[in-house]
Amino acid sequence: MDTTTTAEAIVASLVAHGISTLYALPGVHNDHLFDALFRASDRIGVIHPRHEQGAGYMALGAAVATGRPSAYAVVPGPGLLNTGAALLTAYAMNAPVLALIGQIPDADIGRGLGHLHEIRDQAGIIARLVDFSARVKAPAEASGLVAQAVAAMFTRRRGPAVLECAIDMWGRPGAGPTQAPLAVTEPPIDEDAIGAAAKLLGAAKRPMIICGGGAQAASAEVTALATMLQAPVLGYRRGRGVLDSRDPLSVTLPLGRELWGEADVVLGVGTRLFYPFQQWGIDDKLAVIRIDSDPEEPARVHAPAVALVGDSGPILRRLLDALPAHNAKRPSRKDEMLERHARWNARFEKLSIQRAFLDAIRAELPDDGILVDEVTQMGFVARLAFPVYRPRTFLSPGYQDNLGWGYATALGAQHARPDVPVVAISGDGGFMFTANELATAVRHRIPLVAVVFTDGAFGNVRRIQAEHYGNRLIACDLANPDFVRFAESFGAAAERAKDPGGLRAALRRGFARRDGPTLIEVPVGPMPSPWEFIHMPKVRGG
Ligand SMILES: Cc1ncc(C[n+]2csc(CCOP(=O)(O)OP(=O)(O)O)c2C)c(N)n1
Ligand SMILES: [Mg+2]
Repeated sequence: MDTTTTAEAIVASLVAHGISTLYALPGVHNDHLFDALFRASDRIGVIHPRHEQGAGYMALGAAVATGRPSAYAVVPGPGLLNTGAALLTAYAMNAPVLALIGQIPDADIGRGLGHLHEIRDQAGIIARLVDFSARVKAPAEASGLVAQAVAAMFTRRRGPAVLECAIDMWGRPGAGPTQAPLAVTEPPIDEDAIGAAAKLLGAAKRPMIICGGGAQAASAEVTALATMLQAPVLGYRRGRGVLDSRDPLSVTLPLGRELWGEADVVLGVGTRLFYPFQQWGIDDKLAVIRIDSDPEEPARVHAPAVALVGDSGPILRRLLDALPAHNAKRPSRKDEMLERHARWNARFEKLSIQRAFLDAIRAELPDDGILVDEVTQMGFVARLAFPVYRPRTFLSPGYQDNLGWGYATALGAQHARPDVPVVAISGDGGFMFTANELATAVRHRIPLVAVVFTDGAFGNVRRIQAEHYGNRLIACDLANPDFVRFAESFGAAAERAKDPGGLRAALRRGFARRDGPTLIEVPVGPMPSPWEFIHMPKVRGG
């Protein structure tokens, strides 16, 4: 008789998929799971946060910092909903996060009896949030469902997956052997499309490359292609770091818009091209080539000249093989690009308050250190102007732009990448969304450094009310704790930095401390608006 329980099978399957940590918060609905984790503690660790959103965000941070699958587990109903914003953000970021969600007793699902943590149509709610979800209906299905869920996370449009398991299913025996990971099959590369793309790019007078999150695993290929074409590369937010910011061909958002207006052929790699299509305009003088893992994405807004569907790395390698036969000789654009960078840098002088602090961070953060962005004055400018040197070292919350994601997500990134320093930048508004997880950082000795810029306000909202609503300020002032004493009361190291020089020194101390967290409070005043560099008028299509 097979005594392997559903819980044991799921834990063994996580391990088989290389998942060595479960970010999880317990309750009666997953007691069996936690017991199985206890017995497998030589193979898989548990990090327990202080609120379920912390579990979701930590799994998200681990996934985006590594590109590998990560997982979290919570109770149903309120536990699931408490992770809702993290799951939504994981979807928007195409992040491979597996959520294990509890359920009421199997036989009573859908009967509306009002069991502990019951929520109407939990499966229906989940199905709206992710592309792959399923419930474990028998122990023998458990291991296979984990394999299917993880494969789905890396198939077509990447993203999170959810498995539900009823309170009385976890402990049932008869789960059988562990299912090996499924091979993820990529669609065959369309050779005609490769040829068409190589011809278009090879003949282009003003080619340009735009990268999104789907290019993070193809940094070497994008770099080679950019050099071969002398094509500038725009990465904004999720595409930052694909091409090293120190390469003159690496361009910021406003310079990217300028170049979009001049381009004759644009290659979009793993990006929705949201800003170009929605704000900068498109016309038929520009040929757009798309590389995307989601077959529905390339034609969603504008019919592409060529669409290549699949993983960007292998497709770009084929393109690099095919291009030399068609590629026109182009002079180096280095001098031109340096001159254009200098012009935009001069305009960015307006943002010198934010930039001085960001320069201090860049000076102390090693090349492979990770910066986790937030929805703050400092974050907006970091997206525009913080130099990023390596892929997966600038984490930004995608189109959810979900205030408060930062601290807990950065904890997950730091936990999954203990080999590099991670710094989270937050405002006083966003930091307090997950400030409770300072306890998790202390309990699990996670050496994250958090920089909290305190202006006593939801500063971004405040400035909009001041500038556009006749200074009628409402719901934007904040009563803050003393952040240094607050962090110290958890047992974290903490200090206050008054200026960029002080921040540098504090960061040096924080990055050197590898056995626990650091908080650095930086009091600031109102900041200049970055929005003229982000929401810019049309440059094409009349
Ligand atoms: C989940 C969520 N709620 C609300 C907002 C709207 N919002 C954007 S910025 C902001 C204020 C941020 O304040 P703070 O974190 O202190 O940063 P600051 O602007 O002061 O630098 C708010 C409320 C959001 N982006 N996401
Ligand atoms: Mg603030």
